[in-house]
Amino acid sequence: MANQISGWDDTIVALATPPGVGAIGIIRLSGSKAMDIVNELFPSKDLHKQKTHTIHVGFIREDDADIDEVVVSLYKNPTSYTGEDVVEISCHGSPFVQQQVIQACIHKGARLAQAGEFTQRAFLNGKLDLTQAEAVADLIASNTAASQKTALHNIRGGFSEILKQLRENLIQFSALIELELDFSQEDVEFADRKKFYELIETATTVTKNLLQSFQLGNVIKHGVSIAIVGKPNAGKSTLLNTLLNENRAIVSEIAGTTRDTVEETINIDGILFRLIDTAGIREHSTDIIELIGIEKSREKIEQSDEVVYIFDVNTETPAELEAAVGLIAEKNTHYITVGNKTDIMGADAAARKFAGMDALYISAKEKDHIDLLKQRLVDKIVSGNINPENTIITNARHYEALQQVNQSLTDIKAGLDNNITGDLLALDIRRCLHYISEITGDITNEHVLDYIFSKFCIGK
Ligand SMILES: Nc1nc2c(ncn2[C@@H]2O[C@H](COP(=O)(O)OP(=O)(O)OP(=O)(O)O)[C@@H](O)[C@H]2O)c(=O)[nH]1
Ligand SMILES: [Mg+2]
Repeated sequence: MANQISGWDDTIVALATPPGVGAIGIIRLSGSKAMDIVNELFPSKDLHKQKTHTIHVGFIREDDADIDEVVVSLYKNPTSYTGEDVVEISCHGSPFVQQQVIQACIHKGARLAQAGEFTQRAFLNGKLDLTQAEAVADLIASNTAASQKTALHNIRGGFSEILKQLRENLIQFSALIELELDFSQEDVEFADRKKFYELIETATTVTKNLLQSFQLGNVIKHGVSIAIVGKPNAGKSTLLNTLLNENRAIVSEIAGTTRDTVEETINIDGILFRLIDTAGIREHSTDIIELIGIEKSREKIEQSDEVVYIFDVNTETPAELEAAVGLIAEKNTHYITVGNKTDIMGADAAARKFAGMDALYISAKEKDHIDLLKQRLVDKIVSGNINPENTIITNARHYEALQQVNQSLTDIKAGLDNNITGDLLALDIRRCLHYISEITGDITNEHVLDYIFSKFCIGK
């Protein structure tokens, strides 16, 4: 199946490892001439006589001069990443040596690969569908355990499998409906409407679950923003420092210390949290700079995924707390209330003072109950564990197409309810299939492909 796409008889080459000095650097070639090109540069053995999936030690030599001692790995088509002949040259990790090896390959007829071109060929040769190819990019970009798990699940075809099942069911039914249309005079029904209705219900449930998972998918891919807000001196900056385990924000006993917002990320249980320390919320301030800071913190309350309202249990009154929580709830329904400085009055006394309020009591300075707060944050975001067996949508392109799938399923259901004719039903089914195929890349246009693969790195 390799090399069937026109204009694809060229062989591409690129450095597959990051540029710079390292222990080794891997240069990858893919295309019909990959074996020929490397063979010409590798006098030690005739690579054409070697089996696929074997490795060979020897020198890369051009114009009677040795460039490097390398290990050559052979992957003959079709059992390679791209589906074409692939050769990987592991050479020593000097950028100078690597460039010489790449140049030598170009002299023998290879062309420098563009970003994502290896994966694009894998997709066009049917080695991966589009969701799997996109998951490859996600895995490379993953920076937490959760994003790694979801990407791996999708590379293995977790999402594709669900879509394939949906597609097959719809195709089967659409075939029956179209058959009915051929016999329209005879008023027969090949397609069992009740069974079809069940099928559409199942498809709707599957689609809705996928759509719902996108919120979590976003969190996994981009992290969660948490605004830490509260009155001046409540301990916002201290909490940020304690969570980060370093002195990032300035802490002082002077109210109004933090003027601008400070942002830092931490990884809790495989999820990336972007903590935002804000200026204290004070209703009456005369200092204009502080006023602007406060305005910013109001903005942050609205924009962040989660708000931590922190208050000093010793100085805040229950009435003040209630008023502050009310203010925040107006702007963002996702918030946690945290009573700070329990080292002074004691956690039990604080709980009694604010009885009936749903708050967590900590001491940011003494690092008391910080783990509880972290746990609460993770639980609120994930609500249950991230299960690598579940398919989680992390890609906006998939989300948009799934919304269309969902809409067409709703239309099909409405059509069945209203007993619409087979030809109209067939039209809705085809529309639904179209959007599913758009996700997997069975139907796609060049611009979408170029866009997706341009976000890859060179050599992948
Ligand atoms: N005893 C005690 N003091 C604390 C605790 N957390 C913070 N403080 C003290 O409270 C004062 C204010 O802390 P900050 O972290 O600067 O408070 P902030 O909310 O960032 O204040 P602004 O930036 O001015 O709005 C400092 O003197 C801290 O050492 C705590 O858990 N216990
Ligand atoms: Mg501060």
